[in-house]
This record gives sequence, C-alpha cells and structure tokens, in this order.
Amino acid sequence: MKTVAQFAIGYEQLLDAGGRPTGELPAFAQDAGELTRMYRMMVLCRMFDAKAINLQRTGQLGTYAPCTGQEATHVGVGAAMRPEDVLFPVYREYGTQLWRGVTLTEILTYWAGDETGTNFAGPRQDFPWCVPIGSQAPHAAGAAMAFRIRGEPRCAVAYIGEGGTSQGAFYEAVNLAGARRLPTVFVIVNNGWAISVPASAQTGAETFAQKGIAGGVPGMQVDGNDVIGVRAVMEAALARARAGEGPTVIEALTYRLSDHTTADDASRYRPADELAAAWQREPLPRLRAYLAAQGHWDDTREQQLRAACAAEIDAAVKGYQSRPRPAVGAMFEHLFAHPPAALAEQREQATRYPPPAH
Ligand SMILES: Cc1ncc(C[n+]2csc(CCOP(=O)(O)OP(=O)(O)O)c2C)c(N)n1
Repeated sequence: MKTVAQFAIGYEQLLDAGGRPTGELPAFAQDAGELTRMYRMMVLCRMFDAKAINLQRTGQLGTYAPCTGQEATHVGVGAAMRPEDVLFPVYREYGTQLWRGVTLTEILTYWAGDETGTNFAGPRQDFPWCVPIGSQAPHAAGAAMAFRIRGEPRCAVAYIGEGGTSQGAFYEAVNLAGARRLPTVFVIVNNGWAISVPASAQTGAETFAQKGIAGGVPGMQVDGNDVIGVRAVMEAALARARAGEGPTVIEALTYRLSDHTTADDASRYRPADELAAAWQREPLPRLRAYLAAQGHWDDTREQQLRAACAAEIDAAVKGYQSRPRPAVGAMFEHLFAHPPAALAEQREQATRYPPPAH
C-alpha cells in the first residue's frame, strides 16, 4: 500500500516561559509601544477578572466566567484582527473583545443577566457571547461564506474550547470552511479542562489542531501563554484567509488558572500540583520580563499601570451599577417573534409579580 496523504502539526513559541526570544521576533514586536499596549490589556483583563469575581461573591454580579491565565491568547488574537473582521466569542475571551472595543461595563452588564450588555457600542458586527458550546464555529463559517459571496476582504474568527471541539457542529463548520476555502480562523483554546473533564479525556488524537486536517484545513499549535507567538500565527492565518487561501485551525495551549465559572470549584477535581505548575508558565510575567530586558518596563511603570487599570475598572463598575435596571419582561425579549403560550404566560406572571427592588 502506498501513502496517499500525510500531515504534520507545527508548534510555535516566540517568547519562552522566561520571556526570552526563541529567535527573531516579528515586525510588530519591534514596536515597544505596541507590545506595551498588549501588556496593558493583559493586566487590565487580569485585574478585571479579580474584580468581577469579587462582585459575584458579594452578590453584585451573576455567574461569571473568568479568563485568568488565558490573557495572552485572547489579546494576541484581538491584536491580529482587523476592525472589519467579525469575532464569534464563547464566553470568556474578554481580551479579544476589549481590544476590539467592547467595554468593561458591557461585560458586567451581560453577566448580570442583562442582555443589553451584548449590544456592543463598539464592534457592532461582532457576535455576542454564546454559551451553547460549539455554536460559534458554524456561525463563523456562515459569515465567512457571506464575505465570499459579497466579495468583502473580511475574516470570521471563531473561538472554541478544546472540549467544544468534541461537538459535531465544530466538524461540520470545519468541513464547510475547508471545502469552500472560506476566510475563517478557528481558534481552539486548549486550557486543559472542560469544566471537570481534562483535555486528555477529550480526544484520542495527539493534538486538537489536527482536527481540521480531515476537513482539508491546516492546523498548528502555538504556546497560548506567549502573546507574541499567538499574534504572529494569527496574523499569518488571517493573511492566508484574506488572500483566498482558506481557513486555518489554531490550537492555543494555555491553562485555565481560575475555576470554570464562579459556579464551579475546581479544587474538587483539579490536582493542586498541576495548578501550581501552570502558574509558573502564566503569560503576564513572560511579556513583562521581555519588556524589562529591552528597557521598556520597570516597577514604577508597573505601579502606574496597575493604578490606571484599577481606576478604569472602578469607573466601569460605577457605570454598570448606575445603569437603568431592566424591566422584568426584558428577559423574555429577543427569543421569539411570537412567544409560545407557555412562555407568554410566564412573562405575564413575572410582570405581575416582580421581584422586590434592591
Ligand atoms: C451544547 C452545550 N453542551 C453543554 C454545555 C455545558 N457546558 C458549559 S461550559 C462546558 C465545558 C466547555 O469546555 P471547553 O469547550 O473546553 O471551554 P472552556 O469553558 O474550558 O473555555 C460545558 C460542557 C453547553 N454550554 N453547551
């Protein structure tokens, strides 16, 4: 028998865990201002995460999905995209969204159960958070098909967790994008866990990146804690897509340092030594070390940055807390043009017996 097809999965890392370049860095990384901007966004995400968790713990926010540990993946993807591209987020990729103009207040509003938080004032074409796992992939392939038909040089970027890639919707979307060479990038965020299911139990394949191969879509891995590496592979994938060369699957290897959501307690299923080891590879000190080695960062700048981020977060929390409270009936809106009878009845009852005002 002869071999008729073969594949290989590459792995990219441009800054190692100590912040040392593994080779020549790409053009954007020669710009200290740009790298500082990326670092700033990662710190903002980290600090915002802590604040949002505190708000939830004190009854001031609903269930929240943290992003701690995944900031480099999220910011790297956002920094590579163009404003006219369209993002299909899952529920924790705030770094990408903030980079694209979503506000901290909008994020808090959404996690308070108020859908108006998804009515982004900035990137109006971006899709809202979508909790059904895997749904982002076909949405993105469909949007990319529309770009193709309209002749627009835009790309659709779909996020999915490594757990989400077990869904049939992911394979269907990859197949469509591959068959039609659609301008789509599928970013698989492999953060080690799908709630309590470890990535090792999720697939029989060596990598999640190779899940695109059967659909004719090249895949690669990147160190998802290396923001420079993530941005570089993402820029290359977007350039390929824009040039009509088709989709790419990128598996970003990172780690969820937090609980799955504030409704989860990861200490019940996740080994403490694994978590401790993951903190040693986390993304923030890595970029900070590189910036410091280049003479672009020091403790004073770090303190100033943290003070500025804290002020920005406090202002966003005030904006969130002072927003008009949605009417009880709002939770029934945007679901059906003509609500089924059972839902209409619930709506009527909820409106008749509203919860007490806080
Ligand atoms: C279709 C569907 N099935 C199940 C769930 C429940 N659920 C919520 S998050 C989650 C795990 C997702 O893991 P992964 O895709 O790896 O993403 P992560 O949360 O780790 O970022 C599951 C099963 C869901 N939201 N949607």
